[in-house]
Amino acid sequence: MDLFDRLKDLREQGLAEIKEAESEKSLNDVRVKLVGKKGDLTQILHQMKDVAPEKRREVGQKVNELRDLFNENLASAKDSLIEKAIEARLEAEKIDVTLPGRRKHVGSKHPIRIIQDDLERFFIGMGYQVVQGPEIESEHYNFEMLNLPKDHPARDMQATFYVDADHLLRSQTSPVQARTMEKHDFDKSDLKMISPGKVYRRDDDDATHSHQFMQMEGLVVGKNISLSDLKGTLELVAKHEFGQDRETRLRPSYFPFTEPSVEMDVSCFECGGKGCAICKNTGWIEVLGAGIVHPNVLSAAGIDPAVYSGFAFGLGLDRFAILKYGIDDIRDFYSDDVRFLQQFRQEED
Ligand code: FA5
Repeated sequence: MDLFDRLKDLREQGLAEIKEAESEKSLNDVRVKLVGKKGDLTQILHQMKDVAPEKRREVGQKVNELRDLFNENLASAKDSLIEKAIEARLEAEKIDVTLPGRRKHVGSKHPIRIIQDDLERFFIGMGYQVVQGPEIESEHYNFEMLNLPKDHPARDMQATFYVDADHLLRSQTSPVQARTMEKHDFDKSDLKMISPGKVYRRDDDDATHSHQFMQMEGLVVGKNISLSDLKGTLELVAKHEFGQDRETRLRPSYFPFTEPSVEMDVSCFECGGKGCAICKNTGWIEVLGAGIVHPNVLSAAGIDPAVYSGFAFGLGLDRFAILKYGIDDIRDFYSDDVRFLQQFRQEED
């Protein structure tokens, strides 16, 4: 067979092999076999020495033409194999765009958390530190350190849930006062702290009372801290949270750990002070208890009451939220109804 016939055969055979290749890998094998360094076309070139010199040019030309033809066909076969692979993948991973999408539920801040964050920022701005305390508290810190010895009748004001004989779910955030005072180095600085957190009481649930609620404790201890400092601070807090128009009042009260003691009321959001079911016809809603830290409490924490004095307050974050947002039942905060909670979405920062 002369070289021209061989080239003719190779043309047919090569084009058929290219066509038959079913994967990129087998196509590559065909490429190596036809146009590779040791492939069929190179073999033919090696046989040029047997060709009559006047025909060599023509053979060379034919070999080049055939190489170009193979290369073109290899390239287009490769393109169509890639395309087929993509199509097969698209078919296998088909997405039905007519199916309804899965909505992602993004939560929003709880209204009490919004108030807590806001008050934290407010107090941090006035130089307070934010401190945390345990929710399961010892009687020692929840009562004794706060001037409430065992069998003191005022313990009944805050009946709570006992975990064992000496431990209970804290009935107030005030134990964090005692814990922080004990540790503070008064030679370095005055103490200014707030402590937000959950508290528990055996109160009967109603529109303004819950057996679990949030308080934020505040404490300032230094030299020459007086009742007017407390009053000024509480007025700033009330104005910041409820605006200039809402009325506030301080009433004398009793807490074993402060003397004198006060409670602050804010005018009822519902009736504006006339009296209604929410404010139990008083026109006011109590939001916090406060007072000048009792000398016994300072002494118990190792602080000399002759040198240092302080004020403390414990505000109800739930009550703040009720008044701020005009919510008529505290139980809405704990019923996990997303329709209720979503109303506060725009309040987030
Ligand atoms: C106390 O708990 C004192 N520890 C506050 C205090 C701190 C006084 C520091 C002096 C110095 P009282 O029991 O009044 O006080 O509660 C404080 C606030 O918690 C109340 O004004 C009210 O806003 C809120 N609160 C009390 N009981 C409930 C309840 N059951 N549900 C919702 N909020 C309540």
